[in-house]
Amino acid sequence: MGFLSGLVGKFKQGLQRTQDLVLAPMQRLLGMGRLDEDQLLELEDLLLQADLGVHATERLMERLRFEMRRSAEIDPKALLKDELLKILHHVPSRPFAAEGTQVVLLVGVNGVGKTTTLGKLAAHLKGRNEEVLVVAGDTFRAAAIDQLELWGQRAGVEVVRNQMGGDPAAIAYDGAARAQAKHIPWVLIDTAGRLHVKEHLMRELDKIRRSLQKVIPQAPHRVLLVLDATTGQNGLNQAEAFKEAAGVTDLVLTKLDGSAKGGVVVPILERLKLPIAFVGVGEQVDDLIPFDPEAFVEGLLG
Ligand SMILES: Nc1nc2c(ncn2[C@@H]2O[C@H](COP(=O)(O)OP(=O)(O)OP(=O)(O)O)[C@@H](O)[C@H]2O)c(=O)[nH]1
Ligand SMILES: [Mg+2]
Repeated sequence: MGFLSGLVGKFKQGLQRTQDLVLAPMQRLLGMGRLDEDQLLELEDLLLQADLGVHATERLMERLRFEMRRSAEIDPKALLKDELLKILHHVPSRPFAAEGTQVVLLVGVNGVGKTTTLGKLAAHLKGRNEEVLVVAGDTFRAAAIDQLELWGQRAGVEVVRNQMGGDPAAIAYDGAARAQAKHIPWVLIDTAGRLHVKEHLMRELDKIRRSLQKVIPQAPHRVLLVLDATTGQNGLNQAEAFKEAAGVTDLVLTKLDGSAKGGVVVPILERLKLPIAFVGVGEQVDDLIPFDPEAFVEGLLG
């Protein structure tokens, strides 16, 4: 099984709920060649139901109608794939590659999957034979440190922690200093869930940043905003505010498996103009997929 086909399978699995509700009838339509006006309207409706967003849906329908006017023989599925890829490739992604010590901060609102993603990401990097240090920066929620400790054990990585109620900026500083001293390429820092409107909590992120910069001036190298796919486009205003306030560099979309609107990847990427680094498709350690536009589109329409 090739790398890409393995990824496509993972996306298909993650999109199962979307598949059952909207992708199956969509794929049936797309396999029919020329579509009449009723079928075009039905397709448009399904694209919207999959949560691809108004903008992308209009673009896709326009392209389809344009090509149908131009030639008698068309392949609607191939056209849609091509157009979707154009949209997705609009935001270039930066691969997760270690150059010296890279500090990665995970931020987002409560319960979106930050700690779980961090655990999976630690295991993913470890699986590439890259050392990882995990920092329990959520000292606010009871059990958050233990939850992270468990993920650390699962992934086989060291966890740097202090006591509950401790200062997240101080523990972040310790983690970065330790990783640098031991030449560990990855430092993953968990943070407490917060709302962008809570100013003191947003200032806390600033404080973490300043404290990291005392150790490594370029840190944090990545700020991952974790978003819950089941919230769909409703969370976009909030995400945009977060993006500005926390200096977000990449997105992680979790719980794609729990959503019947898996197309939401598209409007999220279009609106926030940030690359999607990873997608979460379950609660297990290997349920984190590096986002790949080709594999995603294949999983969606393939
Ligand atoms: N199905 C599914 N569940 C997920 C995924 N990612 C996280 N979860 C679940 O979502 C719940 C919350 O995950 P956490 O990682 O604790 O979320 P958090 O953002 O760290 O939460 P706070 O620290 O309280 O803000 C847990 O039950 C996870 O197992 C995913 O990709 N798919
Ligand atoms: Mg957490």
